[in-house]
Amino acid sequence: MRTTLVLLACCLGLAGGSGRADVTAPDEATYRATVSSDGMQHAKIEGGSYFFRPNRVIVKANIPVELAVSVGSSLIPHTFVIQAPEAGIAVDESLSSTAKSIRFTPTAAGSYPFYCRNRLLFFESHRDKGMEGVLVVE
Ligand SMILES: [Cu+2]
Repeated sequence: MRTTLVLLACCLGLAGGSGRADVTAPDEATYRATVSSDGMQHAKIEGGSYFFRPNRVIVKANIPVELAVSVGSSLIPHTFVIQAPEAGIAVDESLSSTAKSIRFTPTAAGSYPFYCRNRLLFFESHRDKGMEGVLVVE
């Protein structure tokens, strides 16, 4: 009887664990910027090997944006790139543990990827390893 109870508890535990939907789902963290008293939309993005968090930043068109982007201290250099000339955004900055202030004013709605363009010789790019996100302009 005691053994049966232990087995039952064990099975219930496993069922609970495998039922978690977030195990395989993509890791998405969204931040919606609001316009602050200085008239700008501020968002803070932190990066590392190999991610950006949040990886989905939502802003409004035609209002200046200031991103404060940093990476954790690491020997691996990282960058922050947004190439969206159609929306008036051209960013290509190297990052450090001190937050870098990146300013632009998006002029067109859309979804624009941001990513680290670094790559270690023959290996996958940091972007392929997950160091990317999306700037959503509404
Ligand atoms: Cu990188």
